[in-house]
Amino acid sequence: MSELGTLEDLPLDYRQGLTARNLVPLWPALRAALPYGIPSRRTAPTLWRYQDVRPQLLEAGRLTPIEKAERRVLVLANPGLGLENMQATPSIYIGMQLILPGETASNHRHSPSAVRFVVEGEGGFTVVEGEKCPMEPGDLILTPSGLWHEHGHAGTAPVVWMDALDLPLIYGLEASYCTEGAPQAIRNEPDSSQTRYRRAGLVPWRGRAQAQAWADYPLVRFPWREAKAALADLAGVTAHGEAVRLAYVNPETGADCMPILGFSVLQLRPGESLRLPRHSASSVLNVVDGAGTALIDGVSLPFEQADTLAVPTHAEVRLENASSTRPAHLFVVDDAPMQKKLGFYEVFA
Ligand code: GTQ
Repeated sequence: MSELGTLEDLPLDYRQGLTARNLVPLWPALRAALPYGIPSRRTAPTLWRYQDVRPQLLEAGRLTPIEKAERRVLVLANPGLGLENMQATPSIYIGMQLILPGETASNHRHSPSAVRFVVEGEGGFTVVEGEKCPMEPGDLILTPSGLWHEHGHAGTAPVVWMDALDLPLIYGLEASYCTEGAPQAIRNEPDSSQTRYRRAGLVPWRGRAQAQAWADYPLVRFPWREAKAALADLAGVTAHGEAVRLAYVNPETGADCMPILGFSVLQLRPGESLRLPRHSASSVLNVVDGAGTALIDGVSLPFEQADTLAVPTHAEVRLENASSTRPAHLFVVDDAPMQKKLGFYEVFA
């Protein structure tokens, strides 16, 4: 490998001539753009403690009425990427949203796709294309690109959830925009997770006749009650050293449930220490329950319930359950679906 020429190797008048013509020489920047072996990453392994986030969010609830916020959200910004860029990782936006009893977050739709993962509180709901989805702690609710969604709260205590959006990507592509709408008419209760898609392997017969055509997003609510029970049963048949982990998929096709971001949930069994497969995707972890330590590229981050962690692309990750008697559960967001579609997703040994 030979040393590449630098900018300073070039005569000043030549460089000025290039600049005046909107031209840039590649070779001084080539190694930064295409480093050998592993991408250069600015994303810092980062922990946001819910203990720190929650009081700030409740203070926002006192300071800013919902009408002045549209969405009352504190964004979890990765310091390595610049706080103003609102990126937890290069592709993943994470916000913590607070809704107080009686409030509504008005109906809209936008080009970025979003999901909600409920952290705290009872009585919240999101209406997605007329389908009213209750929000209980640990529930995953999808609001894919272009679908109408609004939030409400019929309970008595604050409700908090984590928003995960592919906003950094869509914004970076100069393709991010939003449309306001009138409140939706609710067309069915209960939601499809309680009616049409009750069990893995069983889907409505009418959906088969039209296969793909009938809906891109047949299921938009994945209740925690079901995920937790499925993980408990999976744990019983999973060898130690193997991950107890479930992916959230489209029940009609088995594909990732959203096009860009992927979602999964894992259980750390009591006393378990688990190395995640190193892969090319970046990710964000949210602690559903339990406590432990995450070792991310050599950075040790102790986590508790409702904490959030950012994992850079290509990172080494080890997760350790601090309890020898209780399991811990972590919800995972990553950009593997996008990387797979673009043809560069890799899993390393
Ligand atoms: O709840 O629709 O965190 O539109 C950012 C943008 C939440 C939402 C966010 C949004 C929403």
